[in-house]
Amino acid sequence: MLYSIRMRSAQGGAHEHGGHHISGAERLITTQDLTTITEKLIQRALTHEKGRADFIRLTIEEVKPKDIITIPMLKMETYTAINVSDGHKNACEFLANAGISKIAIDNAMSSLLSLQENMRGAILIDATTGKRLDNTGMRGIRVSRMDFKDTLQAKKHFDELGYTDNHVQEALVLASKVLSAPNVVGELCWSDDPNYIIGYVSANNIYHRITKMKPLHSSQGGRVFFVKTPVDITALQNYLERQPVLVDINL
Ligand code: WAQ
Ligand code: MG
Ligand code: MG
Ligand code: MG
Repeated sequence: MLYSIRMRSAQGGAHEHGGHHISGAERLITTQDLTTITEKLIQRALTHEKGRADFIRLTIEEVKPKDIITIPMLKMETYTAINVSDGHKNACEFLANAGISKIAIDNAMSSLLSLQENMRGAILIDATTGKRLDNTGMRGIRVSRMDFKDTLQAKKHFDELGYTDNHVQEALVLASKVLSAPNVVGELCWSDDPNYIIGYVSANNIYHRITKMKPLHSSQGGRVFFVKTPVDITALQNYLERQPVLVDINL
């Protein structure tokens, strides 16, 4: 049996009461791992580089095996950027190569660059018109109920490649799930963690890791998912938030 475990944390009270988002996490794990992972997620919220959370919400729910789907992991390619503007320029090219319009790419970039406050979820943007499609405001759409199919195997795989930081592993799981959604054709992301400047674009089945997407010490970060219309937004949101997905690194 697997459990979905979700954590979100904030400072200055709960998110819905104006607290600032500190960090979140979502895993899909066995009963056996539940207590150790829970402890790790609480520690993450209490010792985060953005500050100590004074609000932590943990949600743990059983997931039925018959509801789970398995998907392949995106292939990773790294682009070594000279500076942030070179990183952004290449990010825009990777997105354009997936058929995403200039206006949609420009709107996505300026949405992330104008954020005054961290969202805890992502913005959905129409890949053609560039209009925002979700109505979740500053909350955004939080993708959850996903993990590696075999956590130990994935950890060993990434350790061998030297990717020991969990940002990359969590991002690959999320990006693989997001791009697996029928109407999603691309994603743009960089972290809101002040010391983490690497970001990515996923498109055309590739996770393009881009080594500089923001200046060091900036806490401006976020995510945009590019959506092909027409789309049933409720069905898409339901897939992203609720469909249990395991990512198989061997597929
Ligand atoms: N669903 C939707 N949006 C999310 C989620 C989620 N589960 N988790 C985070 N976000 C959004 C939210 O707006 C955050 O403020 C923002 O993304 C950044 O989240 O080395 O670690 O977890 O290859 O800080 C990418 C590069 C790291 C990794 C991204 O983002 C690499 C990262 P963070
Ligand atoms: Mg994260
Ligand atoms: Mg897709
Ligand atoms: Mg973060």
